[in-house]
Amino acid sequence: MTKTIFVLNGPNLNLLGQREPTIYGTTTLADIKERCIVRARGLGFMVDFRQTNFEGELVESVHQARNEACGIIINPAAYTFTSIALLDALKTFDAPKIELHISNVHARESIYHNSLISRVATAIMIGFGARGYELAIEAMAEMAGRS
Ligand code: CA2
Repeated sequence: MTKTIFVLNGPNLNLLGQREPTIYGTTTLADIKERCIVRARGLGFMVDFRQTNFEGELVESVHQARNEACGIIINPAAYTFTSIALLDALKTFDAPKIELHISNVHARESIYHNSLISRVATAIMIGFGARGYELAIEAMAEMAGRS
């Protein structure tokens, strides 16, 4: 079995740490990537960490994960609420998938309440800030180890 966890990030998350620190914190995506890699290594896993501003690229990463990943952690950002293409792609991925959001989307405006992705997620990590990524790696290592 592959020991690679795909960590996929959607639009605008490349700006983490540079804008809206009260909502998203001051940690950059590069910091998060490094922390994921270190935490996964400690648990015997590898991480393929990606960010894109393009919906089709996210879909293609999910397709690639079908052959190369034991699990997906995904922060689809705005595509969470709009992308049936991403929902359909994730349906084809049979291993565990964790939907992740840095902020507590349910405490925000109603446009952030109705995730399309949650219906196919194995589990959801919401509102733990940047730390959520490491927590999701731990949870994924446990789930992938089981399946
Ligand atoms: O809390 C999250 O992780 C979100 O997925 C972030 C998305 C938002 O649409 C979701 O509702 C919740 C937005 C990402 C925007 O990224 C920025 C990063 C830094 C500064 C400004 C925006």
